[in-house]
Amino acid sequence: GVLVGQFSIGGMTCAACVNSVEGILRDLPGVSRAVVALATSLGEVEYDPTVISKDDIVNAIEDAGFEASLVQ
Ligand code: 9UX
Repeated sequence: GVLVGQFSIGGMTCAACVNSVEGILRDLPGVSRAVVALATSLGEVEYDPTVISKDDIVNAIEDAGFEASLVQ
């Protein structure tokens, strides 16, 4: 089944950053839903843990030039 991970995302300063991070997340194999909020710097990602890990998701955000850490 799918899990939901919450990630703290640093370095987003405008709405286009949010769209960019959401696009990156939604393009990842195993990710079925991604919602990112600028005001809270939080991203909620629904993913299949048999396809992608939380660390993979953190790394994908960081590869795009943002900071990311796992909240839960
Ligand atoms: Mo906005 Mo974000 O002009 O990487 S797109 S700051």
